[in-house]
Amino acid sequence: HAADALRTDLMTITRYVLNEQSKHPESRGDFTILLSHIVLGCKFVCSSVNKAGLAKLIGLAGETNVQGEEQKKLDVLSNDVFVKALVSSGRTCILVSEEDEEATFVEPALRGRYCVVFDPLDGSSNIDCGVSIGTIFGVYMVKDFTEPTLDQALQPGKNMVAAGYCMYGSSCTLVLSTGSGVNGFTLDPSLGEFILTHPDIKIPKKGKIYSVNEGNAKNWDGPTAKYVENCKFPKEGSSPKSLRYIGSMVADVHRTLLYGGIFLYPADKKSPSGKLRVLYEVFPMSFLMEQAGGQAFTGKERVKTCFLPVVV
Ligand code: AHM
Ligand code: MG
Repeated sequence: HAADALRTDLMTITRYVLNEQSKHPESRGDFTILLSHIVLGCKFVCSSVNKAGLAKLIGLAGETNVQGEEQKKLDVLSNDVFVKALVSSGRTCILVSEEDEEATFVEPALRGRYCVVFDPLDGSSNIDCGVSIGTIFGVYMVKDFTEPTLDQALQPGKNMVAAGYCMYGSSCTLVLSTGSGVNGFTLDPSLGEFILTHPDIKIPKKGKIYSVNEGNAKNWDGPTAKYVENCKFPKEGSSPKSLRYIGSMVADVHRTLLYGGIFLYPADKKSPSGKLRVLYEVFPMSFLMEQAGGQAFTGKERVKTCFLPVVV
């Protein structure tokens, strides 16, 4: 049985990516190495998030520790771990993180051909009440990485070669796509390994859930307000949709992938281009959604084809 095979013939994330790699004889294993460093970052954040409540109590994190030393906040700590892991992989040339004002250009001796854009700990305002949070990442391939420049990182989402997220929830789940479908891996804490638990995720064709911060409704434009109104008061004969909103993008997107429906953070009068960050939040999630058979729109066009303004 398939379920039995999954239980005894453990498909770790490394084994999975190595299998994929063997289908491309020209591949040099660089992505496998890069991914193992991303996985290390995710395991570190998972373990820190699990300890967050306790650590606060005994003074391991938060403002000061028992020695009275200033301690790093979880999102800053997570960022440091990801940056160091990615740089030391020797496979990256540019890193763009939500936590850092400026992009990181990897020193020449450690440069590789990938550019990684990421949000190391998204939804961090949810940490203190134990709600699921996550890491989001997207990967671009840079042709000439000898002289990396910022515009090599500011590419449209359709140029990404891989994307994923890791959700720190009731279990720790890493969802990954390298452009041929989407797979979900769950961390087995006793093994310290991510095991394939959700092979070939496809979003259900129809969904009964809509997910949006309705507290912003006053500032929405007409079509957005009308759409949400229709979720609640559908035309004669159809049932209203259920509302689910966690306020943590990774968890809201994860539920949407598995149960179907729609997640939206529309632009409004207050934030005319929406709240979510295009490069390391919206592009990776759109990549995954499309790979799972879903769609991602800005409201006007396909997300992945939008261009980013070059802001330095
Ligand atoms: P953050 O990057 O500051 O954590 O904010 C991003 C988060 C997303 O995870 C989530 O979808 C959104 O903010 C929720 O925003 P709001 O509280 O306005 O509904
Ligand atoms: Mg974020």
